[in-house]
Amino acid sequence: MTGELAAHSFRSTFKVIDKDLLRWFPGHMGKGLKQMQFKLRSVDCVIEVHDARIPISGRNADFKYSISGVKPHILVLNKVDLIEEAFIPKIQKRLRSEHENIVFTHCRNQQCLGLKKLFPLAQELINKSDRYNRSSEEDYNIMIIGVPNVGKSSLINVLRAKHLGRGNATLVGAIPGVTRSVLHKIKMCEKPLIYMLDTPGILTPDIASIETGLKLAVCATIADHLVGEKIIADYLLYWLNKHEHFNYVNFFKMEKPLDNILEVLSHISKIHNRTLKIRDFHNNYVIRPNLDAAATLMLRAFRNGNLGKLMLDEDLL
Ligand SMILES: Nc1nc2c(ncn2[C@@H]2O[C@H](COP(=O)(O)OP(=O)(O)OP(=O)(O)O)[C@@H](O)[C@H]2O)c(=O)[nH]1
Ligand SMILES: [Mg+2]
Repeated sequence: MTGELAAHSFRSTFKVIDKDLLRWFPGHMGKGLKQMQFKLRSVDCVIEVHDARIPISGRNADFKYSISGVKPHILVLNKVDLIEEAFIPKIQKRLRSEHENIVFTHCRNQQCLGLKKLFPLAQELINKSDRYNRSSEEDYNIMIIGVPNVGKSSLINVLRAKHLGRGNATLVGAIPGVTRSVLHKIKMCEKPLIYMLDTPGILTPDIASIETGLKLAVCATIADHLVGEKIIADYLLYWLNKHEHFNYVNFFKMEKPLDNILEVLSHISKIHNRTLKIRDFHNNYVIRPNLDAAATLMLRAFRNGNLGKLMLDEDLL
C-alpha cells in the first residue's frame, strides 16, 4: 500500500472522548506529592524520568513549580530501546532550550551509556550548586520523580546493581501505580556515598488535552481500565494509520491495514483464539470474539515494541 493511498483511506481525526476518562489523580498521588515536597529539603538533585516515546507530551508540568524548580535537575528519557535512534538528536534539539541536562536510558541494559553518565553528571551538578542547608553533608541525596510507569523504580534498581552490586531495592511492575508512597532512602553507591528516594508516579490532575491523555494511556501511564482498553486500542490504530506505521498488519497476520477498530479486534481475537462463550436468546451457547482481550493483546504488542520502534510525539518535533 502506498503512503498516498494510506493517507486518504483513514480517519484524519480521532473522535472526541470524555476528557474526564483521562483524569487520574487517586489519593496516593496527592499524598505522595506532599511527602515529596516535604523531603525536598534533604535532596541535592532531582532526576525526572519520562517515557522516551512521549518526550514532549504528557510530562507533569506542575513538577516545575512544586518539586523540581530549585534543585539541580536532570531529565531522563527512559525506554529509549523502544524508539528509533534517529529521533534522539531531534528530541535533544527540541528540548534544549528548556533542559540543559537530558540523558537517554534503557533500564534493561546495564551497558547503556546513559546509565553510565547519570551519577557523574548528578555529582557535577550538585558540586556546582550551593546545596542550601546541606553544604556540610558529604553524601548525595537524589530524588527521582515522574509520571507513573515510566521506569523510575527500574532505574533505581539497575543503578544500584551497577554501582553497589546489590539486588532490587524497590518494586517494579508493568502497570501504573506500583510505587504508592515516598520510600526510605536507598543506598546506591559507596564512594561517593549516594542515596536515592523512590517516589510514586504523579500525573497532573488536569491533563492538557485529550490527545495527550490518550498518548499517556497508550504508554500505560494511566490505568487501562479507567479509559477502557478498546478506546486506547482505537486511538493507537488511528495513530498508526495516520503516521503510516503498518507493521501491525504483518504482526497480526492481516491482509491489509484497517481503520475500524472492531474489525481489527475481531481479527485479532480470531487468530489468537480469544473468544467468549455466551448464551443467546434461545438459551443456546454461541461463540463471540472477546474484543477486550484482543484490545489488551494489541496494546501489549505496542508496549513490547512488537509493532515497531515508535515515537508518539514524532509530529511535535
Ligand atoms: N522496554 C523497556 N521497559 C522498561 C524500561 N525501564 C522500565 N521498563 C518497564 O516499565 C515498567 C514500569 O517500570 P517501573 O520501574 O515499575 O516504573 P515506575 O515509574 O516506578 O512506575 P510507578 O511506580 O507505577 O510510578 C516495567 O514493566 C519495567 O520492566 C526500559 O528502559 N525499557
Ligand atoms: Mg515505581
